[in-house]
Amino acid sequence: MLNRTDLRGQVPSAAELRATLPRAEIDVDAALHQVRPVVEAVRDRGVEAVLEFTERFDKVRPASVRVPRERLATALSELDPQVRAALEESIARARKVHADQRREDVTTTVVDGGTVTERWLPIDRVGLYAPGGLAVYPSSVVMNVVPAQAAGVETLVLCSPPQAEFGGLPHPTILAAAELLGVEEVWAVGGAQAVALLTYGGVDTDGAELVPVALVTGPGNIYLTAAKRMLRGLIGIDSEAGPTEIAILADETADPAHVAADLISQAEHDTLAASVLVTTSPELADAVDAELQRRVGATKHSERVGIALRGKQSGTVLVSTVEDGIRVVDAYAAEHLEIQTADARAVAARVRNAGAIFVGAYAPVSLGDYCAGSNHVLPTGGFARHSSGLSVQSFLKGMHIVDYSEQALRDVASKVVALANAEDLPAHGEAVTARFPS
Ligand code: HSO
Ligand code: ZN
Repeated sequence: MLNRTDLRGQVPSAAELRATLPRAEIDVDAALHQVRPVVEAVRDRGVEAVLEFTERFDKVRPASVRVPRERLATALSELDPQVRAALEESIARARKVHADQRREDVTTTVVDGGTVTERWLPIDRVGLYAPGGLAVYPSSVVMNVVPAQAAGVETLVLCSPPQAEFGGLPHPTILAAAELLGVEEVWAVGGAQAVALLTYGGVDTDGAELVPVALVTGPGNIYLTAAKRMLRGLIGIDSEAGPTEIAILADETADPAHVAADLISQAEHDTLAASVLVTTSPELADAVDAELQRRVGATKHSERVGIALRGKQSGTVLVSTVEDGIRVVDAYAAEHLEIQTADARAVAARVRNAGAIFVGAYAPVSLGDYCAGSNHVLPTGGFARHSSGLSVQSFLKGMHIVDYSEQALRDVASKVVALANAEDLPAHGEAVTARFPS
């Protein structure tokens, strides 16, 4: 069922591997020309333009874009109690993990009388995006809000597209999750319009104001990603999110039923989602294929899953050894990597590139999607080679504080002058010597 690549007996270089391995081609730049007029209209005409695009793209025109506070409380009171309990568990576990990520300020005494402190400050206003679309993700509200709150961000503005079937409000579970988390400011706006409104601000039909934010995080479709790419600089963004990916490194000890179920779980997100099995065992690969045949037809979103699994971004890669498998998954740099091998912990310890690693038989990716305590906003498209998932750190910025005494500056003055002269910037040196006339 999955396309097969046979790398047994040959170990290509990381660069060659990256060219060979299955991966979706997402051309964000191609979406830029569609997104640009939307962003410019919202910049120039604010909420009026937002409402026009909302009508066109979301097929609904809300009375106001800002969601009234009482709607959040109502959504929570109407939430299925089991879903509420599950969200509370998810929030509690994520808060526990993210509370431990908080960085301490560090002061280094460089010389007697000369210190440099690195001080970490929360970004003051942050916009968080929760997609609508094929699925509704209250869990992503949790994953964005929890680290921002743990970082001490003062104001969180949540945007999520309005839904025609809910009278122009975002999906009620999104509103309920916001209420559970204590997020008060929610705006019913999606896609590129949302990023533009968060960047430039705007005044709602009833006079409520969206004050521009400094950072926008959260996953979305290609138009949202294109808008983030376009506005980056005016705002900070998290890593650009592409379709979700699962890679599984497995040997003959893995259970094919588990492997197949996990591959299907992430294929359920999107026809472009990637499910990649890297294995030393052709027998396991065959057994997983057989399991997939059986399970795909039976799963609720079988059409979407089937397209994703057959797509060029998904497949099985056969390798000779687990060692080679590690090289393959390192080159691929998956958003999610499961290790289902003998001594999975030791294998996981040697992997260098992955958004998150799920170790052994009892850590499926869906645990991390909802209830592990880890964050599920993770780098896709190979970005795990250079980027991290969302964490408290994503919502902090570091500031250096330089504090030198007269003597400490005097002691290093000649060095500053020498470097300034070497760069032909003598006024830099004079700024130091001016303090020490002889
Ligand atoms: N696997 C997705 C997150 C998610 N799954 C949300 C279910 N809901 C990207 O990490
Ligand atoms: Zn998922």
